[in-house]
Amino acid sequence: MSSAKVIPILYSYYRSSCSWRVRTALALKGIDYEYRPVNLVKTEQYSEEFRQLNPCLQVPALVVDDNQVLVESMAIMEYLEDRYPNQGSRLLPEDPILRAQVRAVALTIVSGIQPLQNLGVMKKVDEICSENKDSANHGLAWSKYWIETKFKLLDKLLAQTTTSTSTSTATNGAKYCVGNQLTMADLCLVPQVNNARRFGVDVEKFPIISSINDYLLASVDAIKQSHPDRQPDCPSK
Ligand SMILES: N[C@@H](CCC(=O)N[C@@H](CS)C(=O)NCC(=O)O)C(=O)O
Repeated sequence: MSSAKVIPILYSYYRSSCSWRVRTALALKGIDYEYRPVNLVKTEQYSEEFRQLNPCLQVPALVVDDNQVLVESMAIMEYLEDRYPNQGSRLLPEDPILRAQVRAVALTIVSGIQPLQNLGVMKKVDEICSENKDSANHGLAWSKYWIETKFKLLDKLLAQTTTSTSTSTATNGAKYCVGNQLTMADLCLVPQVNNARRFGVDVEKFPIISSINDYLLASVDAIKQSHPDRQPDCPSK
């Protein structure tokens, strides 16, 4: 029987700031790992092999015990903190207020700043502006394009994280984004689907997203009560 130690595999690109976050977290925790480069400039993130690994087509991705693939740098850092709480440095403070502040600063960067200067995003700005020189609707075309592009990938990611309740290939009948429980992910999904519709995206093209959204809107009271149409500042009220 082989006693070789299995170490995590990090799919990374040297210049990727998102991968760097995870490389630092691994170093702080003192975790050995195998480095597998994905050359983003040579578009290796779109290869069939990588597509299977991360349906979102981005680095970093970390493969851990039992070949579980973890994606999204924040999720990976939180995993490392949860899995190795007492190894190396702590990545989150104990105090709940301080934890929230750490996550607020991190998310401001991770979701508010970095996505706007991503490679694929910059290419699309060049394309939309050169194709529609006279259009007054660059912003609308831009938002619709990105929601559709990312929903296609999110639907694939959800195929891995949801629990299917259907044998149909058109929908997996999922009720929640992850497993059998309402989580923060569902609380993020429903408002994003609402935005998608406002930008003219045909959400039915994304069967798992639609399935979850329909279920949650129909059955979770907290989501119904907090719907935009039921708020005191909604103009149609
Ligand atoms: N929110 C993701 C973003 C990942 C991301 O944007 N990765 C970039 C490198 S830093 C990437 O793979 N870009 C490839 C592309 O745009 O095609 C995370 O934090 O992990």
